[in-house]
Amino acid sequence: MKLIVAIVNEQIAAGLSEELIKHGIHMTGLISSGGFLKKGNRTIISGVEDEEAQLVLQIIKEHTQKKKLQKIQSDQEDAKRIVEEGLATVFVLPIEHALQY
Ligand code: 2BA
Repeated sequence: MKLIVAIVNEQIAAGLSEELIKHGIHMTGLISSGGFLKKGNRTIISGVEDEEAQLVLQIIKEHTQKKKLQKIQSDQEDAKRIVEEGLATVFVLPIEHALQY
């Protein structure tokens, strides 16, 4: 199994949880903030089987690119700012044990 930790720009994050859930991905969303800019972002954690990990990464990547494009088309300044703030930083970790009590 893999643990995917995705730190997503708040302006990009809207709709991403729904997209993951639609594909049957179990996830938890946390409200977080970046250490450098101190701005709000969203951290999504998802424990998935190895073969699902690529799907999760693909959904995050496609969602991020789609939202970035929408921002570019609607508001140039906004798009520039969110690119500077960062769009999505994703870590993929191996899970040793997954337990539920
Ligand atoms: P922040 O720490 O608020 O960083 C926001 C953006 O500011 C970063 O975008 C980067 O472009 C810039 N930045 C960060 N630290 C900097 C520094 N010491 N000097 C100059 N510029 C700096 P991203 O790198 O895309 O990161 C976006 C957000 O993702 C971060 O927000 C943080 O919440 C998270 N993040 C990024 N890398 C991380 C890591 N290695 N571990 C944990 N969280 C991370």
